[in-house]
Amino acid sequence: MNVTLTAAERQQAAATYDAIIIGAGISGMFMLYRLREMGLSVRVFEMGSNVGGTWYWNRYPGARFDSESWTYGYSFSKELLQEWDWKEHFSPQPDTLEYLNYVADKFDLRRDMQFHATVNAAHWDEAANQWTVTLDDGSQTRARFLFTAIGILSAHTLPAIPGRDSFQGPAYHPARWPHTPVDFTGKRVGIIGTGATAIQAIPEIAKQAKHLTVFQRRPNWAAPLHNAKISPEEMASIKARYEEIYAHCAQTPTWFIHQSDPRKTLDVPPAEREAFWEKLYAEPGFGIWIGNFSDMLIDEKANAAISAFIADKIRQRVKDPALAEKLIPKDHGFGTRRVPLESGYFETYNRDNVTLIDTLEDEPIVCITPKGVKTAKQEHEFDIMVYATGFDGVTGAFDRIDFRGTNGALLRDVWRDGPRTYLGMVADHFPNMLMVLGPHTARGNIPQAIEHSVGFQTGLIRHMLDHGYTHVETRPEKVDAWTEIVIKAAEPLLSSKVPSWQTGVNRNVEGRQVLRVLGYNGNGAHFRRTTDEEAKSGYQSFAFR
Ligand code: NA7
Repeated sequence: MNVTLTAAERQQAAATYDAIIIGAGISGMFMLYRLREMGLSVRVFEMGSNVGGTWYWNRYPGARFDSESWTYGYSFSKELLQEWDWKEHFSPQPDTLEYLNYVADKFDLRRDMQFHATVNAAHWDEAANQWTVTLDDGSQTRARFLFTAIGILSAHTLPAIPGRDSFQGPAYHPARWPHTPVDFTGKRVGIIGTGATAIQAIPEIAKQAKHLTVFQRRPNWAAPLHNAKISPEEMASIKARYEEIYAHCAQTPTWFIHQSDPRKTLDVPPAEREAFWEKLYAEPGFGIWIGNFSDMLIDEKANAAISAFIADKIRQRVKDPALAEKLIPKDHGFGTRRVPLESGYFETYNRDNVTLIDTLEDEPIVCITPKGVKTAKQEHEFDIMVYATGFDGVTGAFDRIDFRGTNGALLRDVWRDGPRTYLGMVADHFPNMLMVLGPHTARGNIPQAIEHSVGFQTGLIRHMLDHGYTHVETRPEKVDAWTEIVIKAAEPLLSSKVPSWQTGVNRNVEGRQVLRVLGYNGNGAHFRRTTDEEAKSGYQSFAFR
């Protein structure tokens, strides 16, 4: 007996595959590659017109990795690692998209992909032991296995501000940016939001625009990216060390090259502490966030100390002291929301053509008008608006699809009080459905997390093929236990108490005001061991038939 469909079965229903993958981003592309390698027939549905996911959609000026490029691509193919030259330490979006297209070409991935294909529903058919996937054009496709590769930041959200659609000029969300560059030359531009996206976009837009007005609700902490070009010699040296680099990442808590310093902040003499922070602040990448003292993200006093250090940096970089104070977060400590890495963000506020509006204290937004933004004090007129207002993180992309499992169970309902999964990969009541980068999985270095997740899940499918199983479910007690582990792991973290997309808060979405635990915040190396042991045990936490 084989889990793949017989030729006769396939003939009976032309649009039936062994597996359907939703999404052709980094997850979907790699899952397709692996499943195809195992001989399965696969169909990928992708909403966009090409591959790339996040890097297909987010084409706004300034969009780039803030993780080291040479740790943030695929590592599964030695050949690919040797063929691809990263041009910058933190790859700009166009280069990253080019890379993903190169991967799609190299492995001939597009022949199993259907673009402009938005999945509206995925329903489990118990009798047929299959999933039926319905696209927005009403067409249906069936498969034994369903893989979600829908990303954690793909459900973008517009600001819930009255009159939003009345603005007469062009208005863009960074995640739906036009495919041809937007020319801001000579334009009056308004941007709402100061998250990671806006912090990348603002310096670039300010360079072009006649005037840029930034509407800030809550400031975010940010630290310098220190991007640089990669010379051919440097790239050759990176290529020679790839094995070592990825072996190192696999052992760190977040699968990045950075790992925290075991010392506790206040145990270190002040001068030494300052020198360490100065060094981290001057270095490229996330070191200042995840390579800092071990208690920085769990101890309030330690966190207050690093926050004071970063606040002083902002004061040094912004000429107007009152403006600097506006840019310093007071409602959360450094690192308790995802830390954007910036290139000249704070200096941008020293420009004559940039104005910051504090919408919490000084000028609350009343509404958007045909001409621009009306605040409690005045109407600001714009030629172009940018809504850098973020995403309904992690579960948002799941909520947008009508996922129905056994007895019609709706995923949205099953997860009403927060997601419940085993390893972030399977949910109770949803047989034969596997989530790449689902809620409650380990994340950190996302492409590394994806490769790990795809590896585990294709191992599970291989186990089914070898044993002739066609049906897999998790055990409910395993879901309870994993959910408990995830919630416990989040408890000590200061970030768990701070509203952000990472804690599932989005004030533009009804019902998303309450903090939830959306990711596994334990140690990545521990997660890797847990999944390896699960595989070695013959996937004993799963029920097969
Ligand atoms: P974020 O980090 O969620 O930022 C969204 C920003 O938009 C944030 O400053 C919000 O302010 C602001 N916002 C959202 N809605 C409104 C309304 N209605 N009025 C005013 N301001 C608003 O999203 P990003 O896209 O920047 O980054 C997402 C992730 O992408 C990032 O962490 C990286 O991992 C990559 P608030 O803080 O809610 O007051």
